[in-house]
Amino acid sequence: MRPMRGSRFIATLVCVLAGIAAVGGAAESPALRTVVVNEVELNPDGFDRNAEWVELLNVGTAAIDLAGWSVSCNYPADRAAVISGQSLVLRPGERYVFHYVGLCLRNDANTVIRLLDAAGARIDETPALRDVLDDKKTWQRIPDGGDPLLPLWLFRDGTMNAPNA
Ligand SMILES: [Ca+2]
Ligand SMILES: [Ca+2]
Repeated sequence: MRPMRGSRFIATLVCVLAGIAAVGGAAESPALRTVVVNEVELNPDGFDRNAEWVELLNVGTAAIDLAGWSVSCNYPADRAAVISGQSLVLRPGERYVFHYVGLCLRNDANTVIRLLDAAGARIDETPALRDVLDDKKTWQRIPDGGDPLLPLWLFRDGTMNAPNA
């Protein structure tokens, strides 16, 4: 391969970086951010059955009705759990903790939690998460609600239904 000249190299680099930004920003575009998966407890202290949960947060500027929305449930196979069959309005800044029924989340795999609207469109998605510690630590967006330009998830002491810190 012939070495690239300076300007061509820069043009290629710009294209590559733009592509990375587009891929990385697909679920994080500030204009699209409405409700996010803000915190995930894959492996709660003690038995996991009926004790796994996800915290959702409305980071947008409008109230959102979660009726018919669903979140990933990958144990024993990939499927989705409906959050609410009835109207469940989340106002801007409000959070809602969804408790899974039964066992729904794998602890030792790369578990991705997707939030889907009533039409099945992807609203948000976490990175691949893993939690083999049987304790009260959870995966959380830091800062609370996440920074759309610098998505950061940390494994910290759980803050269910309260701001991540
Ligand atoms: Ca556990
Ligand atoms: Ca929290």
